[in-house]
Amino acid sequence: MKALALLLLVACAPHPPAPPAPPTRASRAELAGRVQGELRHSWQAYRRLAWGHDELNPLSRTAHDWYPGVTLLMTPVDSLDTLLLLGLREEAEEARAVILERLSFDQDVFVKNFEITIRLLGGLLSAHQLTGDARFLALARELGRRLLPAFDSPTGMPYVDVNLRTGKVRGKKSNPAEIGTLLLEFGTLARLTKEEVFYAKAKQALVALHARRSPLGLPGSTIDVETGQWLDRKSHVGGGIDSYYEYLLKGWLLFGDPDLKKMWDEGAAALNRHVADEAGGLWYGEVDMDTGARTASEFGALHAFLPAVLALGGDLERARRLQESSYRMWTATGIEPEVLDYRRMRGTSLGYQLRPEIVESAYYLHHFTRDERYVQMGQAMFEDVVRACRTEAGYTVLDDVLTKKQGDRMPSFFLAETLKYFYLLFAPEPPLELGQVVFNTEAHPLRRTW
Ligand code: DMJ
Repeated sequence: MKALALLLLVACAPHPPAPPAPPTRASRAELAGRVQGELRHSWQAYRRLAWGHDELNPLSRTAHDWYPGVTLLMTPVDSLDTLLLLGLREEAEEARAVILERLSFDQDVFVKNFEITIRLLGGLLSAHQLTGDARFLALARELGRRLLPAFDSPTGMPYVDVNLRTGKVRGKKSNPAEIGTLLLEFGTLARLTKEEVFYAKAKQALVALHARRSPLGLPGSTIDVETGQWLDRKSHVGGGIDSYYEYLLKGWLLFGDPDLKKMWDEGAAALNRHVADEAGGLWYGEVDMDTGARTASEFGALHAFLPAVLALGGDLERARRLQESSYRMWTATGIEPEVLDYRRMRGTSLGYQLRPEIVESAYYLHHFTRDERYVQMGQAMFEDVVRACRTEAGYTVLDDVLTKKQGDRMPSFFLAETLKYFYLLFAPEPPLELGQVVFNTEAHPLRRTW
């Protein structure tokens, strides 16, 4: 009797869903087609309910502008290259037209230098390179000039905010990601306009930051851009630090600047030595930048960019192992949480912001290994996102990945990045190859045309 009960218990116990069947060329094409459909669904919802504003709130069906009373057309600028690459011609034409007709940077508003650079400057530059339309480059140049005063600090590391009209700056407490994630965009602008100042300022910021790493070779997480003093000595690869590493490597690949290669080699070595953590798999946690002592075992949706960068840097072994950990994080809560305590395998910050990083890493790994496992991973994640985040009006974030309670926001990077990387991962004949471009941290492809 006892044995029968046990048998029944085992038979009825929930078990993980069977992995999808190995992808064929036809099933990949079908998946890619579905991503196109979801992009159209998201764009049309934005157009219907938030047209001309920065972003859509899908549940309340309202519009959201980052800065009250001002629109910088965040969703159209961030989405345009995805619409072009996925072949949504009509929608791309709508985005193109609204940007060229309405986008104005002559606004008396303090904006975040980092966010505006990666989304708008990056978006305008890739729009220019994909369409050949000089008006996008003119907009990028105007924006670049309005952002330049941000770099006028005693250390050359930029202030957090800059006023687009007056050039006034504020926010001296910054972090490695906001200081070190500017060179791909400013550097491309410099090469295309032949105005070297853009490259020089962004590189100087990166060099000044890198020079302040600890004797172990690690950055902290908060720094005063006026004094150059660290205000927080925690080192990790999550939000606030992440893309500083990414731009060391990608800066080298895009511009061939040997200083950047050296900085990347130093940065990656320190990371692998001190931040990597073997805990039932490979993770990258948090340590004190001076002693290397472990301060937390947290990894999350933002950290999941690292397999892509490791793979791009040629370290496929660590990239593969870390991607397995990221995917464990995703399946542990049935969609990744913002932050996971990987020693306890428990989410400590339970939202899902429609982030792309884990999909981006699957795409890079598939590109470099041709292992169909990454397409299967992508498919499982795509189905989860469609199931949990799709609404009648586009896609929305989750407040809680365990209950799947929906929040009310469709960030522009969902169209710029998440859907783009899903498509590039699935498409049997992708519209561009990784070897031809360098993606900025917002997935805007930049091409070395100079
Ligand atoms: C994007 O704006 C960029 O990818 C950035 O580097 C990190 N955060 C979001 C996506 O999660």
